[in-house]
Amino acid sequence: MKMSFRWYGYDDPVKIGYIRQIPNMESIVTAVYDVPVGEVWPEERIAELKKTVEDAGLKFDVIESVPVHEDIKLGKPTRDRYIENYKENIRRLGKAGIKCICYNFMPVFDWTRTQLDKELSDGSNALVYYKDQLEKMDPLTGELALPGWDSSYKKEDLKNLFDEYSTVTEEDMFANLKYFLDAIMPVAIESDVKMAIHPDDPPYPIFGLPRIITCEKNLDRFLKLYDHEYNGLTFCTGSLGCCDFNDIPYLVDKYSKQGRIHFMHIRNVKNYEDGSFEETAHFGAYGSLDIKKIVKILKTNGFDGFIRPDHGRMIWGETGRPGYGLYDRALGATYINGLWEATEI
Ligand code: DNO
Repeated sequence: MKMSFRWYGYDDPVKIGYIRQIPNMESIVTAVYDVPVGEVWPEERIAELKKTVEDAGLKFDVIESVPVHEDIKLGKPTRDRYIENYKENIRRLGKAGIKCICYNFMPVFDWTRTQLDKELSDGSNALVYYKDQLEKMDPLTGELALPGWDSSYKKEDLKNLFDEYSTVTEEDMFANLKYFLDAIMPVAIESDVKMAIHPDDPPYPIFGLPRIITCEKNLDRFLKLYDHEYNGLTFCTGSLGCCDFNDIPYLVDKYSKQGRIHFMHIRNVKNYEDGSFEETAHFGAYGSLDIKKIVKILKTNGFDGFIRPDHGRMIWGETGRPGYGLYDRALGATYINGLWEATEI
């Protein structure tokens, strides 16, 4: 495995030099953040980012994310232009040494939580998703914002997008995803870039919008849409594991044996019966996921892709981007390193 850490670029309050000091840290996971979704990333911006990462003593080999334009997910006639741009981004990133691109196919919103600073009993702050809070949320007011979301939508754009998605079924989403994969995968293979789709988070339709990267049946279907090793998964334990229908150790075993996991996001969640969940420390016993079993399975199956500790709590007075502080994610990386090493004894 190759240990990695997400860094949000020059505006990130977490200093890249500090990331370098986490034991066994190899790669930075980042992106060009200020180019609008669907456009081509200028080569000089990619080169600049690569230089910054390498000057800090880290590798520039994973991108999260190259976002997919809504016209592609909606299957609109205008999608071809955006698909061409996407292909060009893959070529450029491959040339710069990128080996893995993480992306998602969630309509409109990326990951969703109902509160970003819930105080846990130990005084830390965590991201949570409470069903009763969710029921009161209305995305169409334009007031909702999460760090993972594209904040450029205006109220009116959102309303239009919701209208457009109102007739899009799960079958349509799969057809649109296949059209996209058929176009981009030959370029990814030629560029030696593994594509790693991120599951929907949470893994079921939300705000009436369809979601398809959710469960074993759909993951199998996704992998068959373009049946090639390079068409793979970002296996996010917290996204798939925040509900009772996904058995995470089983799925990690299945897809890592198939060689289709290119990127692991390891995070723990504590699930409640009503479907609510809280993000906890990575330490297994604090949440509902058996993290040590998951890491052991990866080790046993010879996993050699990238791993990053996903979302951390805010601890030790740190402030910053919710889920993406330095300290708790560094503890998570160290915990995963320990579990990995322990299986060698
Ligand atoms: C959440 C992240 C997601 C992820 C995208 C990938 O913290 O894991 O925002 O980056 O869904 O496209």
